[in-house]
Amino acid sequence: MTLSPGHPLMDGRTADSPLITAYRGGKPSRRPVWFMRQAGRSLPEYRRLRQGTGMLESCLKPEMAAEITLQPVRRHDVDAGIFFSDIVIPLKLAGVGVDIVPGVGPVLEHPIRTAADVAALPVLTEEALEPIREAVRLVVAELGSTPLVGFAGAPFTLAAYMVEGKPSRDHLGPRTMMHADPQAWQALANWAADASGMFLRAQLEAGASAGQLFDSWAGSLGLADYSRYVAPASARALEHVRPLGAPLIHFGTGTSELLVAMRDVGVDVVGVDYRLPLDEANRRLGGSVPLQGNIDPALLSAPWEVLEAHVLAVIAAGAEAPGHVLNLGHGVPPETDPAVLTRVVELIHSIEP
Ligand code: 1CP
Repeated sequence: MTLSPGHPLMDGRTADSPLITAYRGGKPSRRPVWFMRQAGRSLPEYRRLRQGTGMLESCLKPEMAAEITLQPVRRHDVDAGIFFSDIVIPLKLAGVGVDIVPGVGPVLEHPIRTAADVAALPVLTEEALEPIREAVRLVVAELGSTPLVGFAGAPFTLAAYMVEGKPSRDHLGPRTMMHADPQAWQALANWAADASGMFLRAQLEAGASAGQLFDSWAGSLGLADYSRYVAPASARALEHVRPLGAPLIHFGTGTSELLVAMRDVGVDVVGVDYRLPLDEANRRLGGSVPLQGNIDPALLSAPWEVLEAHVLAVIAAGAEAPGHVLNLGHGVPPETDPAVLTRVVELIHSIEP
């Protein structure tokens, strides 16, 4: 399994870009920055384009998904596009009854609660992923030397929606299931790992230059449960893509106690949320990997002087790590003024790497 010679990482377009250089521990020509959820509701051009089209529908229209991916790159001069899609798209493409309800998030028609529910899950096929590949090809043709970051949900975060059937705060359903019925849990986690792994591989093979695994809700687990019930499935998801050789990033929120275990599932870069300063994250990881993060999204609405001082503090805290890609400590809040994001990018690019 290798990337084709015409892939942007292989034909010279993105291999030396600031983002990929920093992910690989080298010295970038400028400080790379992108924002989780940079595409989406903070942009008026996104809201206009999406009018009358459902969220999942917009992800499955290649021209629309490509255009939404490109909008923040044009506007902010960020160092990466993040593919516009959603972690539940592989469920949808497999034929699972799922929708994204405005103001709520992913909702399943039939939550997955028992071993029989898991056994009845449909299997995702390569053909079903064609609209994803097509959208990635369209994006990459426009991006030139700017890398596209592909992504997928980690098995725990995906399974959290599948078991609860909707967003939840404490993720009690999947946490109960892993102890009460470990076999059913493992089967579900493996199903989610393969669906996410195939989704990410489709993006990388079609032209994405890096891949991020989002385990947004892993922070609801202690280290023991994470290591025993979750990490093996996350490693399984990554086995679908590791041989391709593109840099892989692993991110979750509330994961300060899990950073080492999250690195050890087999990634090149660890994403850090806003709770833990990067110098402390680097200490916990023993200086072993480049870091990504961790501007506090709450400060995007603070006065500029406050935000500027915070961004400079994040840069200083990341200085000891073997590489640092600026990002937020979670997604862009929908009410963010996009002009502030542009200004943050200018500030970051103005400081010598
Ligand atoms: O109508 C809309 O605009 C819906 C809002 C929205 C958007 C813009 C959803 C519903 N998903 C997305 C796109 C999306 N989702 C992207 C690409 C855009 C970008 O980053 O620029 C990505 C990477 C995701 C990934 C995603 N979806 C995650 C992991 C990242 C994270 O934010 O933690 C998660 C947990 C989801 C589930 C999801 N999808 C949508 C919502 C509102 C949620 C969260 C629901 C909850 O709180 O549990």
